[in-house]
Amino acid sequence: ADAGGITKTWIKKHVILYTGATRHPFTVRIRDGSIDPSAFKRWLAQDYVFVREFVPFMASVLIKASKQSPEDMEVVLGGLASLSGEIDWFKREASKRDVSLANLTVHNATRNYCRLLEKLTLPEVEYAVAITAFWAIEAVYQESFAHCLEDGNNTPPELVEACQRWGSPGFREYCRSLQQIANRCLEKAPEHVVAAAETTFITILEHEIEFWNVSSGGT
Ligand code: HMH
Repeated sequence: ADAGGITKTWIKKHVILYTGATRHPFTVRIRDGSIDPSAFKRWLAQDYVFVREFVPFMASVLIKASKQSPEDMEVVLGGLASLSGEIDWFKREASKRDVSLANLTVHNATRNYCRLLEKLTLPEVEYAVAITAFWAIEAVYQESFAHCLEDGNNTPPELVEACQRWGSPGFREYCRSLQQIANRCLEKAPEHVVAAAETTFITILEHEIEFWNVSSGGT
């Protein structure tokens, strides 16, 4: 099989969509220093909503992983454990930047993405599909924010910490582990499950793009 596995072939096959999600104007503007502070604040509030919905999704993947392999379970548990600190971070950042998390407007793209997560949380969703979704969600952030820290960046100093949450080498390793788990599951999965996972991968990318659009755009 391909060294990068099935997921790598999907990235190549859907490269326009993948690049749309991982090199979105919102994160490209963080990298080049032209980001509007209000856009960042908008992202912060909407991502707080997303991350809260991400917790039950991750928990559902944890249950599925625990039935498959102890090693998988530990990788997912690591992700779940770090979400507690992540929620605290969002609260701290929000208060630092005078963003209210109490009465915020949930945008349509955020609501739609949360609904997708809810659907993917159901027990009948195959582990291979759920872990592929999980990997894709984390990988988009990893690639997007790592780019903001790569050579030649002009990322505003006050945003570097945010970029490091998802752009750090540790987060990259975690995403690689998720990708390897997804590849292994997909290799063993029946054709219809692989097809469902590919569709889910595409759907995640579309939702990530819509989500970034809210942060960069008006309203
Ligand atoms: C929308 N996608 C979105 N938010 C996040 N925090 C991540 C991915 C990564 O955890």
